[in-house]
Amino acid sequence: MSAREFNFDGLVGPSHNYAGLSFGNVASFSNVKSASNPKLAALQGLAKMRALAARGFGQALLPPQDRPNFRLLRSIGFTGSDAEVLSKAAKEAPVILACAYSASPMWTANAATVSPSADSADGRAHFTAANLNNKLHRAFEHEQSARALRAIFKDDKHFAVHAALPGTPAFSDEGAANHTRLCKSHGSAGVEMFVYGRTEFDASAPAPKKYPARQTLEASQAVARLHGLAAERTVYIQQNPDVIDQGVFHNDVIAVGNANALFYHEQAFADEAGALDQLRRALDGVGADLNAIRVDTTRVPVADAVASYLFNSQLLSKDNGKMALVIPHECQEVSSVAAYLQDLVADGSVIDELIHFDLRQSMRNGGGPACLRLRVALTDAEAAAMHQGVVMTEALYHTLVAWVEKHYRDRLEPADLADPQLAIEVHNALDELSRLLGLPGLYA
Ligand code: SUG
Repeated sequence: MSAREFNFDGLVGPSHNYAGLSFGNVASFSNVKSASNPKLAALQGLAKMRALAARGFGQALLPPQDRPNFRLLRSIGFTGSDAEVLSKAAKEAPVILACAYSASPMWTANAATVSPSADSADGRAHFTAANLNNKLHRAFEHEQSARALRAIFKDDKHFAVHAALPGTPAFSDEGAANHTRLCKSHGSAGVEMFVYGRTEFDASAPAPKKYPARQTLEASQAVARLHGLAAERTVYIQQNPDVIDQGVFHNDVIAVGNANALFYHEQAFADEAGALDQLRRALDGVGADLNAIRVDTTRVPVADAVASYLFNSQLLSKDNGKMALVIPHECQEVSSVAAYLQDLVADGSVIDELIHFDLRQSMRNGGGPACLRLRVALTDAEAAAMHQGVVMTEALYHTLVAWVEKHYRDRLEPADLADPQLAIEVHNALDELSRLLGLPGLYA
């Protein structure tokens, strides 16, 4: 069946800020408490969506989430009016207030894991919202992510949206950031590759020592079960614990795949040869040959991959049978990576084009092009059945730019989170957005 991949980018919310909340994510930690520019962040994200849509790639968006999370603040004992809750939280627990205000749902690669209908036992596209339970500021996202996904993929003849796995360490799940689908074509059965950082119930399995592993094998297996994936087309691969300890907090910071191509760093996996062997065997079953594009440490050290986000790129299939690599500007600024990319496109590989974007506002929190998008491969019938108000068009782009210009601040400092006016501004902005996207009740 013919199918097409849509990238659902996260629309950056009006409270985008730098709070240093993600231990193990080097950029988040390094930029803690600096001033952010939510307006610029949203415009940078929209520019990427617009450019890729204009090129003919399937492009849609997921809306930002309601902030601050008053439910979280009230559940831990802050009482009174909204303004009182904010002022007490700012005084007694500023870091928790920052968690309640985080715009982290913008990184939609962590919103859910998605299996297209070609892979599932019941022939529906399956989504499981990610519990993100490793970080307080992200652990509540799944409620609104599931709600948004259900509003967009409402028709249960075509779609199944599962609630997040139990929010406990054994089932730590970070969604599509640790999941890659390899295939011959988007519409035919593919191989789903789950990359995990640790195993809850095997104390002898290697695990990182310094930074947390944010995905467990048990979580990946549960998602595969929920989606009804075939065992012979499902592969579990352990991430190299040493690279997690060097700041690779998700697999999509060190590897990206598309169709039959896997672009990865030689240190990405705990057992590189074993991983490739498993993938080759599974892909053989769907009539595809793995195109493994390996980047050696001698060309690009892990630290440079993390600094540039070379692998947090989008690998997009083009009509000419080749692929474009969507990269952040930082890739041009790290010399080993810039030199590597020049050779990559010149040497006749399947990647024949680089598309650059300025995503600095997101990058400063450790979110590159791939973090900002959730891939959903849809058949024509499924694409027609989803809610159309979130599909990026030139008209929607202009509507959203005007909306951002009207509602967003261009500077947000940590102290501003205590300002009760900010909560009102965010509320008004989102209220209007739900109407613009044709999703009434999204924030109810
Ligand atoms: O979960 N940063 C996000 C970045 C997510 C990137 N996603 C993927 N690799 N797919 C995180 O670490 C920082 C928020 C702050 O510090 O204010 C943050 O949540």
